[in-house]
Amino acid sequence: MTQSPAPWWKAATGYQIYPRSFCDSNGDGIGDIPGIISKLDHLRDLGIGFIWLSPVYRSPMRDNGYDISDYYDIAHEFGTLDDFDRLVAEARARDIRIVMDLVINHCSSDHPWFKAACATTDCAEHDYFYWREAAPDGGPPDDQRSCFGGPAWVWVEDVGKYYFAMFGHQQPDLNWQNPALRREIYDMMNWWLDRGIGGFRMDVIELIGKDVDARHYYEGPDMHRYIQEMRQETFGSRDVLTVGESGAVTARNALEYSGRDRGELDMMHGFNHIHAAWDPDLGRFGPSRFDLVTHKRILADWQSALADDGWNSLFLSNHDLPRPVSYYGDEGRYRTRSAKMLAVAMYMMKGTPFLFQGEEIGMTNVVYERIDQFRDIETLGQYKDRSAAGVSDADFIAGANLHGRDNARTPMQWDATDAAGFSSGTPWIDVNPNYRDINVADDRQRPDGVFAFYRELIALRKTYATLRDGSFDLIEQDHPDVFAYVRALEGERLFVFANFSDEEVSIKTPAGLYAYAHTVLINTDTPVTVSDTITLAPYQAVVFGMD
Ligand code: TEU
Ligand code: CA
Repeated sequence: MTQSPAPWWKAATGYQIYPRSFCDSNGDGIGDIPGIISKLDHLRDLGIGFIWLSPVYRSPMRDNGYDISDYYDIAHEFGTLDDFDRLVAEARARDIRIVMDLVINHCSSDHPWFKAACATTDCAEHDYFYWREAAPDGGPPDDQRSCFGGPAWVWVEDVGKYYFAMFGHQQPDLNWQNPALRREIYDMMNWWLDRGIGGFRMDVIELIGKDVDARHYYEGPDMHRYIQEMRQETFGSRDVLTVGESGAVTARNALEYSGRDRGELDMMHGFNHIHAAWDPDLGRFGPSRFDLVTHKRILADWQSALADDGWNSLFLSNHDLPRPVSYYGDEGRYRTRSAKMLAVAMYMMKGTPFLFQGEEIGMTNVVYERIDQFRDIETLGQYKDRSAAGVSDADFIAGANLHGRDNARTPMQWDATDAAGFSSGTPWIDVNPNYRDINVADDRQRPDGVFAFYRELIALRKTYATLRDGSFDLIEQDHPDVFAYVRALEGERLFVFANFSDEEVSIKTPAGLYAYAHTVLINTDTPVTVSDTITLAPYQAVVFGMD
Protein backbone atom coordinates (compact mmCIF):
# COMPACT_ATOMS: atom_id res chain seq x y z
CA MET A 1 0.00 0.00 0.00
CA THR A 2 1.44 3.38 -0.92
CA GLN A 3 1.08 6.07 1.65
CA SER A 4 0.05 9.51 0.54
CA PRO A 5 2.21 12.26 2.02
CA ALA A 6 0.81 14.07 5.04
CA PRO A 7 -1.20 17.14 3.99
CA TRP A 8 0.62 20.46 4.29
CA TRP A 9 -1.65 21.73 7.05
CA LYS A 10 -0.52 19.07 9.52
CA ALA A 11 2.88 20.66 10.07
CA ALA A 12 1.77 24.24 9.37
CA THR A 13 0.87 26.87 11.94
CA GLY A 14 -2.05 29.20 11.26
CA TYR A 15 -2.36 32.86 12.19
CA GLN A 16 -5.71 34.61 12.40
CA ILE A 17 -6.01 38.18 11.20
CA TYR A 18 -8.94 40.36 12.25
CA PRO A 19 -8.53 42.84 9.38
CA ARG A 20 -10.23 45.79 11.01
CA SER A 21 -7.67 45.78 13.83
CA PHE A 22 -4.46 44.62 12.14
CA CYS A 23 -2.90 47.46 10.18
CA ASP A 24 -4.37 50.63 8.66
CA SER A 25 -2.56 51.77 5.51
CA ASN A 26 -4.45 54.97 4.73
CA GLY A 27 -5.13 56.66 8.06
CA ASP A 28 -8.93 56.23 8.17
CA GLY A 29 -8.55 54.37 11.48
CA ILE A 30 -9.62 51.02 10.00
CA GLY A 31 -7.25 48.17 9.21
CA ASP A 32 -7.21 47.11 5.56
CA ILE A 33 -5.76 44.66 3.03
CA PRO A 34 -2.84 46.86 1.90
CA GLY A 35 -2.01 47.11 5.60
CA ILE A 36 -1.92 43.32 5.87
CA ILE A 37 0.34 43.09 2.82
CA SER A 38 2.75 45.55 4.42
CA LYS A 39 3.12 43.19 7.41
CA LEU A 40 3.58 39.90 5.56
CA ASP A 41 7.31 39.85 6.28
CA HIS A 42 6.53 39.86 9.99
CA LEU A 43 4.43 36.72 9.47
CA ARG A 44 7.01 35.07 7.20
CA ASP A 45 9.63 35.62 9.93
CA LEU A 46 7.31 33.98 12.42
CA GLY A 47 7.15 30.94 10.14
CA ILE A 48 3.40 30.51 9.75
CA GLY A 49 1.96 28.46 6.87
CA PHE A 50 -1.42 30.11 6.47
CA ILE A 51 -3.52 33.08 7.47
CA TRP A 52 -7.13 32.65 8.54
CA LEU A 53 -8.54 35.94 7.38
CA SER A 54 -11.68 37.04 9.23
CA PRO A 55 -14.33 38.24 6.73
CA VAL A 56 -13.30 40.87 4.19
CA TYR A 57 -16.43 40.70 2.02
CA ARG A 58 -18.72 43.67 1.38
CA SER A 59 -20.63 44.32 4.59
CA PRO A 60 -22.41 47.04 6.57
CA MET A 61 -20.09 45.91 9.43
CA ARG A 62 -22.68 45.64 12.17
CA ASP A 63 -20.81 42.50 13.24
CA ASN A 64 -17.54 43.54 11.59
CA GLY A 65 -17.98 41.49 8.46
CA TYR A 66 -19.84 38.47 9.90
CA ASP A 67 -22.81 40.10 8.17
CA ILE A 68 -22.17 39.91 4.43
CA SER A 69 -24.07 41.97 1.88
CA ASP A 70 -22.06 40.88 -1.19
CA TYR A 71 -20.10 37.62 -1.22
CA TYR A 72 -18.39 38.57 -4.50
CA ASP A 73 -16.69 41.77 -3.44
CA ILE A 74 -14.38 43.25 -0.82
CA ALA A 75 -15.59 45.73 1.79
CA HIS A 76 -14.68 49.19 0.52
CA GLU A 77 -12.91 50.10 3.78
CA PHE A 78 -10.69 47.02 3.41
CA GLY A 79 -9.75 47.54 -0.25
CA THR A 80 -10.56 46.04 -3.62
CA LEU A 81 -10.53 42.65 -5.30
CA ASP A 82 -7.20 43.66 -6.83
CA ASP A 83 -5.82 44.22 -3.35
CA PHE A 84 -7.12 40.81 -2.37
CA ASP A 85 -5.48 39.09 -5.36
CA ARG A 86 -2.26 40.87 -4.52
CA LEU A 87 -2.52 39.61 -0.93
CA VAL A 88 -2.92 36.01 -2.14
CA ALA A 89 0.10 36.36 -4.46
CA GLU A 90 2.34 38.20 -1.98
CA ALA A 91 1.48 35.69 0.73
CA ARG A 92 2.14 32.78 -1.62
CA ALA A 93 5.55 34.25 -2.44
CA ARG A 94 6.29 33.83 1.28
CA ASP A 95 4.85 30.30 1.48
CA ILE A 96 1.72 31.49 3.22
CA ARG A 97 -1.80 30.55 2.09
CA ILE A 98 -4.93 32.59 2.64
CA VAL A 99 -7.82 30.77 4.31
CA MET A 100 -11.06 32.72 3.92
CA ASP A 101 -13.78 33.00 6.52
CA LEU A 102 -17.00 31.53 5.14
CA VAL A 103 -20.10 33.00 6.78
CA ILE A 104 -23.03 31.11 5.33
CA ASN A 105 -25.38 30.43 8.22
CA HIS A 106 -26.66 33.96 7.78
CA CYS A 107 -26.09 37.01 5.62
CA SER A 108 -26.71 40.72 6.18
CA SER A 109 -30.21 42.16 5.97
CA ASP A 110 -28.62 44.50 3.38
CA HIS A 111 -27.97 41.55 1.05
CA PRO A 112 -30.07 41.74 -2.17
CA TRP A 113 -31.47 38.28 -1.33
CA PHE A 114 -33.03 39.58 1.84
CA LYS A 115 -34.25 42.78 0.25
CA ALA A 116 -35.96 40.76 -2.50
CA ALA A 117 -37.34 38.37 0.11
CA CYS A 118 -38.97 41.26 1.97
CA ALA A 119 -40.25 43.01 -1.17
CA THR A 120 -42.39 40.10 -2.36
CA THR A 121 -43.19 36.58 -1.19
CA ASP A 122 -43.34 35.65 -4.84
CA CYS A 123 -39.63 35.56 -5.62
CA ALA A 124 -37.15 32.67 -5.38
CA GLU A 125 -35.19 34.48 -2.69
CA HIS A 126 -38.14 34.64 -0.30
CA ASP A 127 -37.56 31.01 0.62
CA TYR A 128 -33.83 31.62 1.22
CA PHE A 129 -34.85 32.64 4.75
CA TYR A 130 -36.98 31.18 7.55
CA TRP A 131 -40.39 32.92 7.61
CA ARG A 132 -43.05 31.91 10.13
CA GLU A 133 -46.53 33.12 11.09
CA ALA A 134 -47.04 35.02 14.34
CA ALA A 135 -48.29 33.09 17.36
CA PRO A 136 -52.06 33.47 18.01
CA ASP A 137 -51.37 36.45 20.29
CA GLY A 138 -49.38 38.18 17.52
CA GLY A 139 -46.07 37.52 19.24
CA PRO A 140 -43.13 35.52 17.84
CA PRO A 141 -43.56 31.79 17.04
CA ASP A 142 -41.52 30.84 20.13
CA ASP A 143 -39.39 32.41 22.82
CA GLN A 144 -35.94 31.66 21.36
CA ARG A 145 -33.41 34.41 22.23
CA SER A 146 -30.73 35.60 19.82
CA CYS A 147 -27.03 35.51 20.74
CA PHE A 148 -26.70 39.27 20.55
CA GLY A 149 -29.73 40.11 22.70
CA GLY A 150 -33.49 40.22 22.12
CA PRO A 151 -35.72 37.59 20.49
CA ALA A 152 -34.46 35.46 17.60
CA TRP A 153 -37.68 36.10 15.63
CA VAL A 154 -38.04 39.49 13.94
CA TRP A 155 -41.30 40.88 12.57
CA VAL A 156 -41.51 42.35 9.07
CA GLU A 157 -44.64 44.40 8.66
CA ASP A 158 -44.69 44.29 4.83
CA VAL A 159 -44.45 40.52 4.79
CA GLY A 160 -46.74 39.97 7.77
CA LYS A 161 -44.40 37.29 9.14
CA TYR A 162 -41.40 36.79 11.37
CA TYR A 163 -37.93 35.76 10.14
CA PHE A 164 -35.33 33.87 12.15
CA ALA A 165 -31.99 35.45 13.18
CA MET A 166 -29.78 33.58 15.66
CA PHE A 167 -27.24 36.41 15.99
CA GLY A 168 -28.09 40.09 15.31
CA HIS A 169 -31.49 41.11 13.97
CA GLN A 170 -29.71 42.32 10.86
CA GLN A 171 -28.13 38.88 10.33
CA PRO A 172 -31.07 36.81 9.00
CA ASP A 173 -30.40 33.04 8.96
CA LEU A 174 -30.23 31.41 5.53
CA ASN A 175 -32.58 28.51 4.83
CA TRP A 176 -30.27 25.67 3.82
CA GLN A 177 -33.25 23.46 3.00
CA ASN A 178 -33.61 25.47 -0.20
CA PRO A 179 -31.55 23.81 -3.00
CA ALA A 180 -31.19 27.02 -5.03
CA LEU A 181 -29.67 28.77 -2.00
CA ARG A 182 -27.19 25.93 -1.58
CA ARG A 183 -26.28 26.17 -5.27
CA GLU A 184 -25.66 29.93 -4.90
CA ILE A 185 -23.29 29.25 -1.99
CA TYR A 186 -21.36 26.48 -3.74
CA ASP A 187 -20.90 28.64 -6.84
CA MET A 188 -19.59 31.46 -4.68
CA MET A 189 -17.15 29.13 -2.88
CA ASN A 190 -15.80 27.87 -6.21
CA TRP A 191 -15.35 31.44 -7.40
CA TRP A 192 -13.06 32.13 -4.41
CA LEU A 193 -11.25 28.78 -4.73
CA ASP A 194 -10.53 29.64 -8.35
CA ARG A 195 -8.82 32.83 -7.14
CA GLY A 196 -6.23 30.63 -5.45
CA ILE A 197 -7.23 30.73 -1.79
CA GLY A 198 -5.91 28.10 0.65
CA GLY A 199 -9.22 27.01 2.14
CA PHE A 200 -12.11 28.01 4.36
CA ARG A 201 -12.82 28.52 8.03
CA MET A 202 -16.56 27.95 8.30
CA ASP A 203 -18.43 30.19 10.69
CA VAL A 204 -20.95 28.42 13.00
CA ILE A 205 -21.13 25.43 10.66
CA GLU A 206 -23.14 23.50 13.27
CA LEU A 207 -26.11 25.78 12.57
CA ILE A 208 -26.70 24.83 8.94
CA GLY A 209 -29.31 22.10 8.52
CA LYS A 210 -31.31 23.23 11.55
CA ASP A 211 -35.01 22.53 12.07
CA VAL A 212 -36.43 25.79 13.42
CA ASP A 213 -39.89 24.31 14.03
CA ALA A 214 -38.55 21.53 16.22
CA ARG A 215 -36.20 24.12 17.76
CA HIS A 216 -33.31 21.84 16.85
CA TYR A 217 -30.70 24.44 15.92
CA TYR A 218 -27.28 23.00 16.69
CA GLU A 219 -26.12 19.95 14.72
CA GLY A 220 -29.55 19.76 13.17
CA PRO A 221 -30.94 16.83 11.18
CA ASP A 222 -29.47 17.85 7.79
CA MET A 223 -26.11 19.30 8.82
CA HIS A 224 -23.83 16.40 7.89
CA ARG A 225 -25.64 15.83 4.60
CA TYR A 226 -25.07 19.48 3.64
CA ILE A 227 -21.41 19.46 4.63
CA GLN A 228 -20.88 16.34 2.52
CA GLU A 229 -22.69 17.88 -0.42
CA MET A 230 -20.69 21.07 -0.05
CA ARG A 231 -17.44 19.17 -0.14
CA GLN A 232 -18.46 17.28 -3.30
CA GLU A 233 -19.58 20.45 -5.03
CA THR A 234 -16.63 22.63 -4.04
CA PHE A 235 -13.35 21.85 -2.30
CA GLY A 236 -13.38 18.03 -2.45
CA SER A 237 -10.88 17.82 -5.28
CA ARG A 238 -8.64 20.70 -4.18
CA ASP A 239 -5.61 20.81 -1.91
CA VAL A 240 -7.02 23.20 0.66
CA LEU A 241 -7.61 23.34 4.41
CA THR A 242 -11.15 23.29 5.79
CA VAL A 243 -11.93 23.97 9.43
CA GLY A 244 -15.45 24.19 10.79
CA GLU A 245 -16.32 26.35 13.77
CA SER A 246 -18.79 24.71 16.12
CA GLY A 247 -19.91 25.58 19.61
CA ALA A 248 -21.64 22.19 19.77
CA VAL A 249 -19.05 19.62 18.69
CA THR A 250 -17.52 17.46 21.43
CA ALA A 251 -14.74 14.88 21.56
CA ARG A 252 -17.49 12.24 21.31
CA ASN A 253 -18.73 13.28 17.89
CA ALA A 254 -15.71 15.12 16.46
CA LEU A 255 -14.92 12.25 14.09
CA GLU A 256 -18.31 12.67 12.45
CA TYR A 257 -16.91 15.87 10.97
CA SER A 258 -13.28 15.02 10.28
CA GLY A 259 -13.08 11.22 10.08
CA ARG A 260 -11.43 10.06 6.84
CA ASP A 261 -14.50 8.17 5.64
CA ARG A 262 -16.93 11.00 6.29
CA GLY A 263 -16.12 13.17 3.28
CA GLU A 264 -16.57 16.35 5.30
CA LEU A 265 -13.91 18.63 6.82
CA ASP A 266 -10.25 18.45 7.81
CA MET A 267 -10.73 19.63 11.38
CA MET A 268 -12.98 21.57 13.73
CA HIS A 269 -12.64 24.52 16.05
CA GLY A 270 -14.40 23.08 19.09
CA PHE A 271 -15.01 25.11 22.24
CA ASN A 272 -15.37 22.56 25.05
CA HIS A 273 -12.13 23.73 26.68
CA ILE A 274 -13.23 27.37 26.41
CA HIS A 275 -16.85 26.95 27.52
CA ALA A 276 -15.90 24.89 30.58
CA ALA A 277 -14.63 28.13 32.16
CA TRP A 278 -17.88 30.01 31.42
CA ASP A 279 -20.64 30.47 33.95
CA PRO A 280 -23.55 28.07 33.21
CA ASP A 281 -26.13 30.89 33.42
CA LEU A 282 -24.27 34.09 32.60
CA GLY A 283 -22.00 32.60 29.93
CA ARG A 284 -18.91 34.57 29.04
CA PHE A 285 -20.08 37.61 31.00
CA GLY A 286 -20.12 35.73 34.30
CA PRO A 287 -17.06 35.10 36.48
CA SER A 288 -14.41 32.74 35.04
CA ARG A 289 -14.48 29.19 36.40
CA PHE A 290 -11.19 28.15 34.81
CA ASP A 291 -9.96 24.94 36.36
CA LEU A 292 -6.79 23.34 35.01
CA VAL A 293 -7.82 19.76 35.80
CA THR A 294 -11.01 20.14 33.74
CA HIS A 295 -9.11 21.93 30.99
CA LYS A 296 -6.57 19.11 30.72
CA ARG A 297 -9.24 16.41 30.76
CA ILE A 298 -11.15 18.06 27.91
CA LEU A 299 -8.08 18.56 25.76
CA ALA A 300 -6.89 15.01 26.45
CA ASP A 301 -10.31 13.65 25.46
CA TRP A 302 -9.99 15.40 22.11
CA GLN A 303 -6.43 14.15 21.67
CA SER A 304 -7.45 10.55 22.23
CA ALA A 305 -10.67 10.79 20.19
CA LEU A 306 -8.63 11.93 17.18
CA ALA A 307 -5.50 9.87 17.83
CA ASP A 308 -5.75 7.72 14.69
CA ASP A 309 -8.28 9.46 12.50
CA GLY A 310 -9.48 13.02 12.03
CA TRP A 311 -7.36 15.94 13.18
CA ASN A 312 -7.27 18.52 15.98
CA SER A 313 -7.01 22.27 15.86
CA LEU A 314 -5.17 23.88 18.78
CA PHE A 315 -6.12 27.32 20.04
CA LEU A 316 -6.68 29.42 23.13
CA SER A 317 -7.87 32.61 21.51
CA ASN A 318 -9.60 34.16 18.54
CA HIS A 319 -11.49 37.38 17.77
CA ASP A 320 -14.34 36.35 20.09
CA LEU A 321 -12.24 35.55 23.15
CA PRO A 322 -10.21 37.37 25.79
CA ARG A 323 -6.42 37.41 25.62
CA PRO A 324 -4.84 34.16 26.90
CA VAL A 325 -2.16 35.79 29.11
CA SER A 326 -4.87 37.75 30.90
CA TYR A 327 -7.29 34.83 31.17
CA TYR A 328 -5.06 31.82 31.85
CA GLY A 329 -1.71 33.36 32.68
CA ASP A 330 -0.40 36.49 34.34
CA GLU A 331 -0.60 39.84 32.57
CA GLY A 332 1.66 41.55 35.12
CA ARG A 333 5.01 40.43 36.41
CA TYR A 334 5.01 37.06 34.61
CA ARG A 335 3.48 38.22 31.34
CA THR A 336 6.31 37.12 29.05
CA ARG A 337 6.91 33.91 30.88
CA SER A 338 3.25 32.93 31.09
CA ALA A 339 2.76 33.74 27.39
CA LYS A 340 5.54 31.27 26.56
CA MET A 341 4.22 28.69 28.99
CA LEU A 342 0.75 28.82 27.44
CA ALA A 343 2.27 28.37 24.00
CA VAL A 344 4.17 25.28 25.11
CA ALA A 345 1.19 23.69 26.87
CA MET A 346 -1.16 24.22 23.91
CA TYR A 347 0.97 23.91 20.82
CA MET A 348 3.09 20.87 21.70
CA MET A 349 -0.06 18.77 21.45
CA LYS A 350 -1.10 16.98 18.27
CA GLY A 351 -2.98 19.20 15.83
CA THR A 352 -2.72 22.40 13.85
CA PRO A 353 -2.08 25.53 15.95
CA PHE A 354 -4.09 28.68 15.28
CA LEU A 355 -2.50 31.81 16.77
CA PHE A 356 -4.51 35.00 16.98
CA GLN A 357 -2.90 38.31 16.05
CA GLY A 358 -0.98 39.76 18.98
CA GLU A 359 -0.57 36.39 20.69
CA GLU A 360 2.97 36.26 19.28
CA ILE A 361 3.92 39.23 21.46
CA GLY A 362 1.74 38.38 24.47
CA MET A 363 -0.86 41.14 24.06
CA THR A 364 -3.24 41.51 27.00
CA ASN A 365 -6.87 42.37 27.71
CA VAL A 366 -7.82 46.04 27.71
CA VAL A 367 -9.49 47.93 30.55
CA TYR A 368 -12.28 50.20 29.32
CA GLU A 369 -14.00 52.53 31.75
CA ARG A 370 -17.13 53.59 29.90
CA ILE A 371 -19.71 51.67 27.93
CA ASP A 372 -19.18 54.03 24.95
CA GLN A 373 -15.67 52.61 24.51
CA PHE A 374 -17.04 49.19 23.58
CA ARG A 375 -17.76 48.45 19.92
CA ASP A 376 -18.79 44.80 19.86
CA ILE A 377 -22.41 44.08 18.86
CA GLU A 378 -22.60 41.18 21.32
CA THR A 379 -21.29 43.23 24.26
CA LEU A 380 -23.65 46.11 23.48
CA GLY A 381 -26.63 43.79 22.95
CA GLN A 382 -25.97 41.97 26.20
CA TYR A 383 -25.55 45.32 27.94
CA LYS A 384 -29.11 46.20 26.99
CA ASP A 385 -30.47 42.88 28.21
CA ARG A 386 -28.46 42.89 31.44
CA SER A 387 -29.20 46.54 32.27
CA ALA A 388 -32.91 45.80 31.84
CA ALA A 389 -32.42 42.92 34.28
CA GLY A 390 -30.95 45.32 36.85
CA VAL A 391 -27.19 44.75 36.43
CA SER A 392 -25.22 47.94 37.20
CA ASP A 393 -22.97 49.57 34.59
CA ALA A 394 -19.91 49.02 36.78
CA ASP A 395 -20.61 45.29 37.14
CA PHE A 396 -21.32 44.85 33.46
CA ILE A 397 -18.16 46.70 32.43
CA ALA A 398 -16.06 44.62 34.82
CA GLY A 399 -17.38 41.42 33.18
CA ALA A 400 -16.91 42.77 29.66
CA ASN A 401 -13.32 43.77 30.46
CA LEU A 402 -12.54 40.24 31.57
CA HIS A 403 -14.32 38.24 28.92
CA GLY A 404 -15.74 40.49 26.20
CA ARG A 405 -14.89 40.18 22.52
CA ASP A 406 -13.39 43.67 22.25
CA ASN A 407 -10.33 42.44 24.18
CA ALA A 408 -9.23 40.66 21.02
CA ARG A 409 -10.15 43.58 18.79
CA THR A 410 -8.04 46.44 20.13
CA PRO A 411 -5.54 47.51 17.46
CA MET A 412 -2.46 45.38 16.87
CA GLN A 413 0.45 46.93 18.77
CA TRP A 414 3.23 47.43 16.24
CA ASP A 415 5.40 50.03 17.97
CA ALA A 416 5.47 52.72 20.67
CA THR A 417 4.35 55.62 18.44
CA ASP A 418 0.84 57.12 18.67
CA ALA A 419 -1.96 54.61 18.09
CA ALA A 420 0.61 51.82 18.49
CA GLY A 421 1.76 52.19 14.89
CA PHE A 422 -1.58 50.73 13.81
CA SER A 423 -2.85 53.90 12.16
CA SER A 424 -1.79 57.48 11.47
CA GLY A 425 -5.39 58.50 12.23
CA THR A 426 -7.85 57.79 15.04
CA PRO A 427 -8.43 54.03 15.45
CA TRP A 428 -12.05 52.80 15.22
CA ILE A 429 -11.62 51.30 18.71
CA ASP A 430 -9.36 52.60 21.49
CA VAL A 431 -5.86 51.14 21.62
CA ASN A 432 -4.75 49.34 24.73
CA PRO A 433 -2.71 51.97 26.63
CA ASN A 434 -0.02 49.41 27.39
CA TYR A 435 1.23 49.60 23.77
CA ARG A 436 4.23 51.69 24.81
CA ASP A 437 5.60 48.65 26.64
CA ILE A 438 4.07 45.80 24.68
CA ASN A 439 4.62 46.05 20.94
CA VAL A 440 6.13 44.17 18.02
CA ALA A 441 9.12 46.48 17.55
CA ASP A 442 10.20 46.08 21.15
CA ASP A 443 9.47 42.37 21.51
CA ARG A 444 11.17 41.37 18.26
CA GLN A 445 14.49 42.83 19.25
CA ARG A 446 14.64 40.77 22.43
CA PRO A 447 16.32 37.38 22.12
CA ASP A 448 14.18 36.21 25.05
CA GLY A 449 10.99 37.86 23.72
CA VAL A 450 7.69 36.14 23.05
CA PHE A 451 8.09 36.48 19.27
CA ALA A 452 11.50 34.76 19.23
CA PHE A 453 10.01 31.98 21.33
CA TYR A 454 7.05 31.44 19.01
CA ARG A 455 9.35 31.43 16.01
CA GLU A 456 11.32 28.62 17.60
CA LEU A 457 8.19 26.61 18.46
CA ILE A 458 6.76 26.97 14.98
CA ALA A 459 10.04 25.82 13.45
CA LEU A 460 10.14 22.78 15.78
CA ARG A 461 6.70 21.71 14.62
CA LYS A 462 8.01 21.58 11.06
CA THR A 463 11.16 19.67 12.02
CA TYR A 464 10.00 16.92 14.34
CA ALA A 465 7.65 14.19 13.15
CA THR A 466 7.01 13.36 16.81
CA LEU A 467 5.32 16.72 17.25
CA ARG A 468 3.17 16.17 14.20
CA ASP A 469 2.31 12.49 14.47
CA GLY A 470 3.32 11.31 17.93
CA SER A 471 0.88 9.85 20.44
CA PHE A 472 -0.28 11.91 23.40
CA ASP A 473 -0.56 10.89 27.06
CA LEU A 474 -1.25 13.04 30.08
CA ILE A 475 1.00 12.80 33.14
CA GLU A 476 -0.25 13.94 36.56
CA GLN A 477 -3.86 14.18 35.38
CA ASP A 478 -5.13 15.49 38.70
CA HIS A 479 -2.42 18.01 39.45
CA PRO A 480 -4.17 21.38 39.88
CA ASP A 481 -1.28 23.54 38.59
CA VAL A 482 0.83 21.50 36.21
CA PHE A 483 -0.07 20.54 32.65
CA ALA A 484 2.26 17.68 31.67
CA TYR A 485 2.22 15.13 28.88
CA VAL A 486 4.34 12.79 26.77
CA ARG A 487 4.42 12.66 23.00
CA ALA A 488 5.90 9.51 21.49
CA LEU A 489 6.73 8.21 18.04
CA GLU A 490 8.82 5.15 17.20
CA GLY A 491 10.88 5.21 20.38
CA GLU A 492 11.31 8.97 20.35
CA ARG A 493 9.88 10.69 23.42
CA LEU A 494 9.04 14.24 24.26
CA PHE A 495 8.12 15.28 27.84
CA VAL A 496 6.22 18.53 28.23
CA PHE A 497 5.79 20.34 31.58
CA ALA A 498 3.96 23.64 32.11
CA ASN A 499 3.36 25.36 35.43
CA PHE A 500 0.07 27.32 35.37
CA SER A 501 0.65 28.92 38.78
CA ASP A 502 2.62 31.86 40.14
CA GLU A 503 4.31 29.61 42.67
CA GLU A 504 7.11 27.09 42.48
CA VAL A 505 5.79 23.53 42.16
CA SER A 506 7.42 20.10 42.35
CA ILE A 507 6.15 16.90 40.81
CA LYS A 508 7.36 13.34 40.86
CA THR A 509 9.69 12.59 37.95
CA PRO A 510 8.00 10.22 35.48
CA ALA A 511 10.08 7.05 35.05
CA GLY A 512 10.67 7.42 31.34
CA LEU A 513 12.15 10.87 31.71
CA TYR A 514 15.54 9.88 33.12
CA ALA A 515 16.85 8.85 29.72
CA TYR A 516 16.13 12.34 28.42
CA ALA A 517 17.17 14.35 31.46
CA HIS A 518 20.02 15.99 29.56
CA THR A 519 18.21 16.74 26.34
CA VAL A 520 16.32 19.92 27.02
CA LEU A 521 14.48 21.02 23.90
CA ILE A 522 12.78 24.08 25.38
CA ASN A 523 13.12 25.90 28.66
CA THR A 524 11.54 29.25 29.47
CA ASP A 525 13.49 29.85 32.68
CA THR A 526 16.32 28.58 34.91
CA PRO A 527 17.68 25.05 34.36
CA VAL A 528 15.58 22.23 35.80
CA THR A 529 17.38 19.49 37.70
CA VAL A 530 16.00 16.00 37.28
CA SER A 531 16.12 13.96 40.51
CA ASP A 532 13.24 12.09 42.16
CA THR A 533 11.24 15.22 41.56
CA ILE A 534 11.41 18.11 39.17
CA THR A 535 10.72 21.64 40.30
CA LEU A 536 9.27 24.33 38.09
CA ALA A 537 9.49 28.06 38.76
CA PRO A 538 6.30 30.19 38.50
CA TYR A 539 4.83 29.81 34.99
CA GLN A 540 7.87 27.92 33.82
CA ALA A 541 7.61 25.50 30.91
CA VAL A 542 10.21 22.92 30.00
CA VAL A 543 10.33 20.25 27.32
CA PHE A 544 12.72 17.28 27.46
CA GLY A 545 13.46 14.92 24.64
CA MET A 546 15.33 14.54 21.34
CA ASP A 547 18.18 16.94 20.86
O1 TEU B 1 -19.18 33.06 16.47
C1 TEU B 1 -19.98 32.01 16.87
C2 TEU B 1 -20.37 31.90 18.31
O2 TEU B 1 -21.38 31.28 18.56
C3 TEU B 1 -19.64 32.46 19.46
O3 TEU B 1 -18.33 32.08 19.55
C4 TEU B 1 -19.93 33.92 19.46
O4 TEU B 1 -18.75 34.60 19.66
C5 TEU B 1 -20.91 34.39 20.50
O5 TEU B 1 -20.29 35.45 21.08
C6 TEU B 1 -21.31 33.46 21.60
O6 TEU B 1 -21.20 34.12 22.86
C7 TEU B 1 -19.06 33.30 15.11
C8 TEU B 1 -18.01 34.38 14.86
O7 TEU B 1 -16.76 33.89 15.28
C9 TEU B 1 -18.44 35.63 15.54
O8 TEU B 1 -17.47 36.66 15.46
C10 TEU B 1 -19.72 36.08 14.89
O9 TEU B 1 -20.21 37.23 15.54
C11 TEU B 1 -20.78 34.99 14.92
O10 TEU B 1 -20.27 33.71 14.52
C12 TEU B 1 -21.86 35.33 13.94
O11 TEU B 1 -21.37 35.26 12.63
CA1 CA C 1 -7.68 51.92 6.38
